[in-house]
Amino acid sequence: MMTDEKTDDSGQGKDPALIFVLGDQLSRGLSALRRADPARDVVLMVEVAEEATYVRHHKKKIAFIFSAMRHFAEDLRAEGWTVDYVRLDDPANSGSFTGELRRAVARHGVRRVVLTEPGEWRVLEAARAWPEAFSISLDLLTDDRFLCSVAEFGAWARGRKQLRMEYFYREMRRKTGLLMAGDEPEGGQWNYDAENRKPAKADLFMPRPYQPQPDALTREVMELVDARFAGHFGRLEPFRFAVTTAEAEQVFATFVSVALPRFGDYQDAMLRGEPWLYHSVISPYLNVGLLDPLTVCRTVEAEYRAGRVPLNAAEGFIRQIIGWREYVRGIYWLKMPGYTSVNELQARRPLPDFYWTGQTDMSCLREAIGQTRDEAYAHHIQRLMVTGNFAMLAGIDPAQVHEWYLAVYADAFEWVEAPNTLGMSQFADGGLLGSKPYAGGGNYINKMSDYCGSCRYDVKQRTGRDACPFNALYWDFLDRNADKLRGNPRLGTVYATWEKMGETARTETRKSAAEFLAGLIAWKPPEGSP
Ligand code: FAD
Ligand code: DLZ
Ligand code: SF4
Repeated sequence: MMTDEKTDDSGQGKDPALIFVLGDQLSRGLSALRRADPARDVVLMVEVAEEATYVRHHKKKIAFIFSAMRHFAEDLRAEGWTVDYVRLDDPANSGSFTGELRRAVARHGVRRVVLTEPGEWRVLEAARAWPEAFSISLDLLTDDRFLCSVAEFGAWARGRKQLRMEYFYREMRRKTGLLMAGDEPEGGQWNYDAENRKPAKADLFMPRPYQPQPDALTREVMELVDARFAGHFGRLEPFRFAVTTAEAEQVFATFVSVALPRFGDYQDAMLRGEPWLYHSVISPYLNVGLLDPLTVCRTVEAEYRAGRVPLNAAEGFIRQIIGWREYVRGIYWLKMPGYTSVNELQARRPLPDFYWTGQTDMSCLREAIGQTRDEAYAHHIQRLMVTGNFAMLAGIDPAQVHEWYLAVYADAFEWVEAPNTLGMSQFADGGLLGSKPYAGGGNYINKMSDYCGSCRYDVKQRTGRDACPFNALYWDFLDRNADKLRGNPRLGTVYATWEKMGETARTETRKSAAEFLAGLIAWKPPEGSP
């Protein structure tokens, strides 16, 4: 169904078309726009309730996407395009992509629709039904904002026993030539991750991301979101997201000059009251198309070559984008449909209510969730080793964990969120993404953060009412899942330690974990939510 774009075909001589541009396709170089003729075709953009509520997205995320869409439409109009933009509050708005396309096909009397492949399976499935439902032809084009097409990833994966990111990443380095010295990796190593594990200290020199002020258009959208999605998670104010390419470029430029040099060193660090640390905070812009992944990587490489950024920082950053980002997308399309219902460890516990309220005595979770509520952002280690780790250790149903991550982060689209959540963080795919679960006790969090100092629990204790819950849960998780995990060669030492603890300590640990888990309050979806 997905067609590779024919580069020699600009659609010339064809009937007028509707160019359907989705909310995460806000790139001037989008394949569907490259194929179109502004003098003949009409760009269709639609704000629809279904996209905002199929999971109840964070208020800030909805405002970010609607505002970026409206700014993008304005820019296209200024360039001479005809843009048919349907606002959420248009009384005739049907509320879904399918409903709005039906109305637009009738309105414009077109027989042809052009669409760059959507980022989510759910939307692709809907699009597959459009030609028959509306008697139109649908040109479905490759999304070449990604460096590796779905077909190319499929070819790389075919016949491999293990789909390790590291090997895929090397292919992407060779393909792009990024940080290459001829056929060899720059500096002689492909990966400098081992140098990227330093804890950080809050000081006066902590970099701050560039944060634009909302303009009148954004304010209008915020009012709309406040009125229509009042019951959704998250704070709308202060709104600090860039909503145009120019603003996103400024966010990235500020990151490059103030934070990138130490990005590598402090990639895994966590500090109270410091949501951004040395991270770029550009994922929302990459994912909706305001920034181009290859361009940002080339900029980072140039900084390294100019001697302004160490190799571990440049390599670490580039690996996240041409490695992890491309790799998880490949996995998503390789394994869908079906990937979003994996549950290898048969975890069934409902999501605790504090994931939505932020009210918990565990300082690390309170911090990560509070920041998520305020900013629709948490950095990778908070997502992986705090909220993700806890959910996996506590045996939370991965479908509920997946829904939470998809709803609460401004950068969350299923193609990137699902493999990170279900694969990397929950081990729910049985080890496709990681060779062992990313499980850790309180020690890891204590080493990488300043959270434990302000916690009512004692990170050094394993059992009892005052013990850090991560500790007993960690061992209980390994014990509970021993039939699936004991044979994993990377877990041999931890299982040996568990055995050595002796029966009394093991029983105490299981009891502590059970008592803690019994006290968790299950989250109940608000009435009327889908
Ligand atoms: P930086 O640390 O500055 O990294 C630079 C860029 O690298 C990011 O902007 C992002 O585009 C890319 N990147 C880094 N790690 C990953 C990764 N593991 N997968 C894909 N791209 C990566 N990222 C999303 O973009 N959307 C999601 O919905 C999402 N969900 C996640 C869920 C879980 C459970 C986990 C563990 C990770 C998730 N990630 C997701 C990956 C990562 O946490 C975010 O990309 C990152 O925190 C974004 O912040 P940043 O821009 O400051 O990143
Ligand atoms: C996330 C989102 C939201 C909240 N709203 C819209 C919208 O109203 N219109 C739109 O075109 N896109 C929206 N999006 C992004 C889509 O969910 C995204 O394009 C699809 O999931 C495909 O990845
Ligand atoms: Fe989190 Fe445990 Fe540290 Fe408290 S003591 S902050 S629960 S790791």
